[in-house]
Amino acid sequence: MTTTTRPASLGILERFRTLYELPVDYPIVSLNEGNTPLIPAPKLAEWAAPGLDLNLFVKFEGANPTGSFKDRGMTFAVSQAVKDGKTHIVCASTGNTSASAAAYGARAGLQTIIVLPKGKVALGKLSQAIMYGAHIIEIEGNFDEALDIVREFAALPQVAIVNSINPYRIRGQQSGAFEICQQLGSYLGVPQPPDYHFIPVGNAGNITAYWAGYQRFMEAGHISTLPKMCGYEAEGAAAIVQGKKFDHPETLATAIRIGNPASWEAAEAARDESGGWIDSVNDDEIVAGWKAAAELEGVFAEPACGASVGGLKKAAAQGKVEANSTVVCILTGQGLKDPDNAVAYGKAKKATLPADFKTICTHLNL
Ligand code: AN7
Repeated sequence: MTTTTRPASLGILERFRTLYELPVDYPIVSLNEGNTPLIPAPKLAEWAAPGLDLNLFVKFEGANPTGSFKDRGMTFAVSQAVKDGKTHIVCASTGNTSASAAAYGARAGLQTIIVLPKGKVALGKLSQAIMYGAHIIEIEGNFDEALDIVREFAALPQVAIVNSINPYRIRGQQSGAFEICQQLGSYLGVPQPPDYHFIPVGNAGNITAYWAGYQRFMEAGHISTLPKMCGYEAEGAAAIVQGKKFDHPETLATAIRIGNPASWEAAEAARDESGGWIDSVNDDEIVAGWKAAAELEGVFAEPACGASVGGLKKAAAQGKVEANSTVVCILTGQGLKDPDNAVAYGKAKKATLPADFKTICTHLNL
């Protein structure tokens, strides 16, 4: 391990420079992304899979510099754009990719252009893109239509597309799998993958990247088994599950409101090669998983993350998860990304009362 890694404070390209086979003069654009916490979640395990005694961990990707896993891929895609002499980067986004692209674009001194589905991007994500100084184009259309437009920028040689159709994005996101194996090693003695890897699926880049990452880590000799990849789409945007494009995808988890995933086939390969599955969860199941992580473990993620936790609960109830297994749920983004939904769905214990101690105590049954 020591030959392939560097101190944890560096970004993923420095830390995994040997695995990525980077030349010494590679121009790295980094915000010290990665090294996110892998947090034991025993109460969430009991909530999701009562009686199965799972060894559950959540990988909190909200701890990345722009608050989502996208930074792992963006450091690589933007570094490569600089290496290739590009002056502009462009992406379509449900919000997190655009926040990340805008940040790394700013850091690299590139012009960032982002194309968004109007009215369907969570407030925190939009505020980030505004603050980082990106050109923001809102279209009357959904993410899939925005991505179709972005693909046309391939005709302009000065512009790099930084959606996950850019292979450097997927390569960078493999680092999440490297970290999980190392971090499980610190809990369990030797580096190893989980038995089951639960993950939200939108454009299907991340499930593709994690599967490639686990395989890469095994090829490098650091682990000897591979996990089952268990992906969860939102029911209203479940193209892979239902085997058809969704022209009008809908879910409250706007991050995964995607009807025609770009990495569709690669995600199916990850599912099949790993012996896992891709299923869907409805918005109620998403909200339940999202709130449970916050209320039971103190981990505030964004709504889409409820797909991996809610997915685990659904799979366990279906008898698909073996007792005593080690399980990782990826929590792909930070809760503050979507304050509107947090306030709407999390307000059960909120009260407005007179400024009077006794009244407050009565309300609290104290
Ligand atoms: C929090 O930002 O597609 O299956 O444009 O933001 O790799 O697409 C975001 C996706 C899961 C799904 N969780 O990952 C975008 C975008 C969160 C996300 C996903 C996204 P993919």
